[in-house]
Amino acid sequence: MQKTIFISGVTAGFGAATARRFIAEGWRVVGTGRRAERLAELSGELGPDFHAARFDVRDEAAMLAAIEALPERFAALDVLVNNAGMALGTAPVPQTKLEDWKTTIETNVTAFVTLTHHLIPRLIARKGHVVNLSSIAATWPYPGGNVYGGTKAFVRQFSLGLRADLHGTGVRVTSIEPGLCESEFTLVRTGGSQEAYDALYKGAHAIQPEDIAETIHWVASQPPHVNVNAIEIMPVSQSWAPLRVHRDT
Ligand code: 8X3
Repeated sequence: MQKTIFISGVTAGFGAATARRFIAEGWRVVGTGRRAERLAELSGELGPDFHAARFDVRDEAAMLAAIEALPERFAALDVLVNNAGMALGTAPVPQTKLEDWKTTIETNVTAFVTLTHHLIPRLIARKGHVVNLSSIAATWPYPGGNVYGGTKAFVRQFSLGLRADLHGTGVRVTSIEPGLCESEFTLVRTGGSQEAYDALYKGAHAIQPEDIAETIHWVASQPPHVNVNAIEIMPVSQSWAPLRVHRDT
């Protein structure tokens, strides 16, 4: 039986790579995004098993309308990938912009739980799987991570709590926690600076979106009795810095 996966934030990075991966595996894919042109391009590329649902995840009314409008063959969901998320800037406190913090929380926390809340009955009905994109920043703090890291810790902890609440339903929940990955995420974080993007990735052999798509496919392909709770993934080139001691403060 052909299965259906719902992926938020499908117009770039992990989302686009995951859509391609699952289409190649014969799944039906619902992909959400704000950018009509990118969605149209993906529709052309991925064909009739791809359904584009255009909305901003922060707009609950548009989200609900798009869910209600799902064509019948895309309406029963086996997997939800909560991929839509972002970081704005890497400035440390107190140079951070409060507006950036609020936008990050609205996207990574409020929109994330809103979409999950609206789709969870469909996943329960199919003994489905919720795959949430967290980050290494959930566990490993670094300067400038501040609210972004906090939101990703929320994603991780909410994933575990969701599992506890869904006990006995057969629904699986996984938190995927990537480190340095090369994707448009970084262009958003750097305010569109190609120079900063190039400097970050130069010689770093960062994880690629296809690596994360492979991981998502792997967790979703486990037998129904196996739940992968969390996976933390870094490029080999990335590891932890020493703890710092500031003298005479
Ligand atoms: C972002 C991970 O390592 O680029 O989620 O800060 S890292």
